[in-house]
Amino acid sequence: MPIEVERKFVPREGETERKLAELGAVPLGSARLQDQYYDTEDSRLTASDLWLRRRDGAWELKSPVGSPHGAGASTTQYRESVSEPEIVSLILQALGRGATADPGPSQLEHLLQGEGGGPCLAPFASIMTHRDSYHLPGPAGGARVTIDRTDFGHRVAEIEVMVGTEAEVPRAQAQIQEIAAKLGIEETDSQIGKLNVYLQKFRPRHFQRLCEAGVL
Ligand code: V4E
Repeated sequence: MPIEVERKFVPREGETERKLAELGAVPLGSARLQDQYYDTEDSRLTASDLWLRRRDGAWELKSPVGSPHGAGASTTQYRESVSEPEIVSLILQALGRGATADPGPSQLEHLLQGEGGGPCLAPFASIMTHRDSYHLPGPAGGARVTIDRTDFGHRVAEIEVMVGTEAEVPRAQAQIQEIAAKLGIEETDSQIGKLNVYLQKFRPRHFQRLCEAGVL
């Protein structure tokens, strides 16, 4: 399971792209992403800092790495699972349920429907994003920078480095801070994520629950 280390910041119209070009970033093109986030009715996954989504039809789960971190940290790190059996086993663990003998692909559909006596998982947020992506060459495969604009008007950019193990996280954090300095990003340019803003705007009770749980 790869670990995504990232720092979010406020993009400056035109200027961020100009600085990226100066640093030798390679444009990777634009894409439209459709994300649907899922949870139990009482928010048990997100309250455990687990983020289950269907992105353009494919399931993904982000789970925290290392000690818990809140929105105040300048970089965050999450494991990204795309294998359905792995996703099922992490969800069962978070729901305090025993592992199934064979957590195959159809098991995720069963979980969503609450089969086997567990709670149902239903969508609580739907976000459409326009994304411009860049590759910044550098050590250990370089970094990816994305500039996002959502269908509800939130703009956020990210510097992201993927690593294979927890031991590599500090190196990735240092690499991100170096890139941020070269892009002229200050601490005050930190930005909150799309889902944080979505919850604040459209699901205030869910947002408050996560603030109280120390997740956001
Ligand atoms: C809310 C949240 C997560 C779900 C959304 O992840 P995010 O990286 O914002 O989405 P996106 O579309 O950029 O994903 P990508 O395309 O890079 O895979 S994952 C973790 N959280 C909680 C969280 C937090 N605790 N602190 C901060 C600064 N952001 C998010």
